[in-house]
Amino acid sequence: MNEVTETMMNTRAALDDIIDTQRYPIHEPGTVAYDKLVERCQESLSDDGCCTLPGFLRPAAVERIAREAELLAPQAHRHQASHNPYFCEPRPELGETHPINRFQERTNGFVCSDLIDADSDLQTLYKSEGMTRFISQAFEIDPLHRFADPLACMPFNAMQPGDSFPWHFDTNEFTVTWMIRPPEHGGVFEYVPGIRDPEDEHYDDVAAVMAGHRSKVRTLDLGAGDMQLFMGRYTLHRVTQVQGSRARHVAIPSWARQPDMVGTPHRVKHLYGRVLPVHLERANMREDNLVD
Ligand SMILES: O=C(O)CCC(=O)C(=O)O
Ligand SMILES: [Fe+2]
Repeated sequence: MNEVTETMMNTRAALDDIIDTQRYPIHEPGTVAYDKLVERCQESLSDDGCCTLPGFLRPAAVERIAREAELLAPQAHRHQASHNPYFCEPRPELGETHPINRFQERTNGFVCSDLIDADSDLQTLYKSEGMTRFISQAFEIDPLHRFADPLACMPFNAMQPGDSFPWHFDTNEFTVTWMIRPPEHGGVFEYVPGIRDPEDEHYDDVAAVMAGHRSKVRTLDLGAGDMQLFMGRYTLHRVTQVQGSRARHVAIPSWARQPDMVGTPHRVKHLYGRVLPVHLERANMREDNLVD
């Protein structure tokens, strides 16, 4: 057996151990089952802006990942911020009911990707070529690359009881999550698909949702091991307040169209609590110029 074949077989065995490959044969491109799965994801993303693959991770893998998350959670960088759905500055001339002027509190903790063990299930999954190929086909974006940002490429989002993530649109075009541990209560993902498009912000519709109109709001109660794909830039979404005694742990693996994507020093410092030389070099900056 040559080295390349051996590596492929090892990766395949490792993926089999992590993913329920019977239901989700992401390692078998070109088969009817694979094509059906991709088609199902594409349809769901196009109709609903969102696609859930329940039980994507095997229960034993979820247990291992959950243990790792539990151990790492104390190292999460906690941050609190008040933001509008667009993460932009307010514009008082638009009036206080305009969504650009509707600020809500977010409290959250992120465990940076570089703290997650290189041999862990999560890293094996994220680094596998099969995963990137599958995500690329599901979102119909080719080529697609893993984030080159060592802190932000696959962080854990650790939301404590009381934390919430208010209504927003992601800056990334799309988002993928792996639910590792749902909370006891609350922490529900709510979304309004297709409310925004590249030509029109539909501010009135966004304002209506923020004012409490629920007719277009859909909810998703994700279970441990579920994978979720959604069109975060055009889907207004939020995570309701986490309640009960335990935290909500979600892994957020990230891909981008650009091969060398890293965050800006200010954003990385704000979300993750530190920056690395790569962030500063890209921005041609020195760390002492960074104000938190
Ligand atoms: O935690 C989640 O389920 C989604 C988080 C989210 O909206 C985001 O990271 O932008
Ligand atoms: Fe989001």
